[in-house]
Amino acid sequence: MSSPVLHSPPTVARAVGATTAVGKSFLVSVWGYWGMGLALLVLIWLITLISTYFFVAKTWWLPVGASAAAGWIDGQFKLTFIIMGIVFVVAQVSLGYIVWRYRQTPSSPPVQYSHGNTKLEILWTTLTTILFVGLNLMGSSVWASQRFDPAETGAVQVEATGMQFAWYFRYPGGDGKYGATSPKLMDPSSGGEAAVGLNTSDPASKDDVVTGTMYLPVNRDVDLSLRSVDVIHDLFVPSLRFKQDAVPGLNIHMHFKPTAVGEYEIACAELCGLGHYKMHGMVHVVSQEDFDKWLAAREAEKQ
Ligand SMILES: [Cu+2]
Repeated sequence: MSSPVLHSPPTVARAVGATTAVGKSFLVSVWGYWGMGLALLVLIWLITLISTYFFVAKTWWLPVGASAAAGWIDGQFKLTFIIMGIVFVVAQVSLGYIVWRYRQTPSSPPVQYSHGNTKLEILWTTLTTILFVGLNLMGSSVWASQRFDPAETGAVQVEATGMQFAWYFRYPGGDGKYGATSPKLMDPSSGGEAAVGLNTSDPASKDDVVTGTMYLPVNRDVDLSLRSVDVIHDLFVPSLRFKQDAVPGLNIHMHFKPTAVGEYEIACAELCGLGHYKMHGMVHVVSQEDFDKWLAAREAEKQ
């Protein structure tokens, strides 16, 4: 393999004191020598710099975390972005430099095709594998604890049902038991209890409350069951750092704990059809007292 040849730019003497035509050809030769390689270097470095700026300045970032796991999730998020950010910047800056350094010039040697360097490829594939598997293992404990560990005793039970294109929330009422539901009874066009397919002849269904807005008491674990009527939806509450698919035919359990009173947006984070963009809802995290009052009022409405 021959080492790269360094070329010096055309000397000014070639152009000085010449006619306009010579001046023009000088410009053409300068462009030929520096132009395309330099333009690509500037372009690649600019894209790298601008996109990195938006991450560092946190221009579009998650809202302030309002759940018990938020600190941990944000830490993992930050670590991932720092490591990936360093890899990204080093790779792109090197790419820009190499594009310019090995640009074609009028006196470039003929192109040589290379099959790469096996040792280097093994090295960076191994490093990438260690990085990805390592970050996944680090994140898996919080992910698994929210899904596989049971909710705390005394957790508030809520069932969220996604359908094209709305969310419904069900509370089991005083008996602490959800009434039976059936896919055959599901009628999304009717909304409310009928939409989630509640079997009103089941005694346990008598005190079930179905609403279009989620209310949660602050600092209490939430035992959430997630269901879908039609296609895959995804309950995403950025402020609570909560995101989980709702899959037809599955009842997915998760638990999380809101830690700050407030109103938080719910979005569907799974493209679920034409009305996906309007599949929006709200979580109201309130004091235990306000939660009890709200639930009692819904129960009273039902009678
Ligand atoms: Cu959806």
